[in-house]
Amino acid sequence: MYKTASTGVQAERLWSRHVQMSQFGRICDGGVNRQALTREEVDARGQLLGWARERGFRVAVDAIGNLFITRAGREPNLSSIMTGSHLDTQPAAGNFDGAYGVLAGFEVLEALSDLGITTRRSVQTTVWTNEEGVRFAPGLMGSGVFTGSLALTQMLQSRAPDGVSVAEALTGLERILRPGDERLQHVPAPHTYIEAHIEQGPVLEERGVAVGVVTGIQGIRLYEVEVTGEEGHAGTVPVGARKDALRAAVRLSNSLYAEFADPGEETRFTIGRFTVAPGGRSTIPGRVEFSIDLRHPELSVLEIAERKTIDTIDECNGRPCAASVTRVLARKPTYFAPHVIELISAESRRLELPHLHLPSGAGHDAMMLSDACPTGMIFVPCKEGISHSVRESARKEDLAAGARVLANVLQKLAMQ
Ligand code: HGY
Ligand code: MN
Ligand code: MN
Repeated sequence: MYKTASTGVQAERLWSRHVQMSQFGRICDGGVNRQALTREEVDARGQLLGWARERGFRVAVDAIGNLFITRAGREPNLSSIMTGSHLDTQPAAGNFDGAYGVLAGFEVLEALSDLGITTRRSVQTTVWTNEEGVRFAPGLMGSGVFTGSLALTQMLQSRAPDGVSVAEALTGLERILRPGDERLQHVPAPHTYIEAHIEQGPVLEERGVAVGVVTGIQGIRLYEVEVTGEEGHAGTVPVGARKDALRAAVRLSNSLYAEFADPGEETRFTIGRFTVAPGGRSTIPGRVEFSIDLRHPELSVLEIAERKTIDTIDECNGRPCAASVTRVLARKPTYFAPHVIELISAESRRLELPHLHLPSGAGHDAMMLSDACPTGMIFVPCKEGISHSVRESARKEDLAAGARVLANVLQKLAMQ
């Protein structure tokens, strides 16, 4: 008799795992701050590995710290079916962005085991390192190294503001690894990758639709801007003789905001981090660094936006401070595999779950995986579309519905 994996998905178990995960890096109002490879994030990974070991799933880690939890298939030499997401978060985040994709994937592995289903291919749930890119730049680091678009040696040298490198932070994983765990230099590309995630937008909730079948992801470019002036005494240096890096950076950022001001414009321009050094109240700022996050669904528009950004920074350079920009990530728009989109739609239909096709405004590890194999994503509704906020919220039954679709999709693929 053919058992359907979705029947093994337990809404209550999936929910309680989210509640348990939310204890790691807990801040106010039920929110979390669980930045990549901090004690809190490593502990969250350790919790997941604890659950994996209880179930007898295999654990592996690669050189950038991606964790792979594998439920072996009948033919372990075949490429695996992979799902997953990230456990790191933004500084003031909720409990679902990232964690849902990991926990829904783990729920599927458990459901398969509970039902005694043997799949042909192995099924893996992956925790990607540093998806959010808060502590270390750039984000999508683990999945980018895995698929080869980011260089391992360079990523290991990326440093947090406190000077800790990724290589140093990765040693923290030793605490949660066991001698029997595999340490892999090279992990083979999966047969197919499917990621579940909260929508992070309002469409599904507004339309009362349970499942979003994601068609693709808009392009992203990330930059770091550096403005260098000259430090000096706030009370003595005449205004005309100053090289105030903050003043120059404020003028520059206002020019950039003006450049992208059209409210009808689909371009998303964000400065999310702005640091002023040395930070003395009576010292003229000598150095400012700020980030730029630039997104658009069309590559040609994104390229024009990049040109405008660079030109604006060039114009500011030397007037009177030095201004330079470094691009730290460039991803063209992603289009998911049509047959994967169709499979997710078909399995949603079979479960009689209302579903619709939609693109993703947020970036995901699936963007990177689409370089390596056919890829797709399943979205579930979240409250008012809010994320990257402690106000992020999602409903137990919606999380379970998405996990049921994921279960049947992974099962179908794992039987191929
Ligand atoms: O930046 C993003 O879109 C993702 O949330 N990391
Ligand atoms: Mn996020
Ligand atoms: Mn995410």
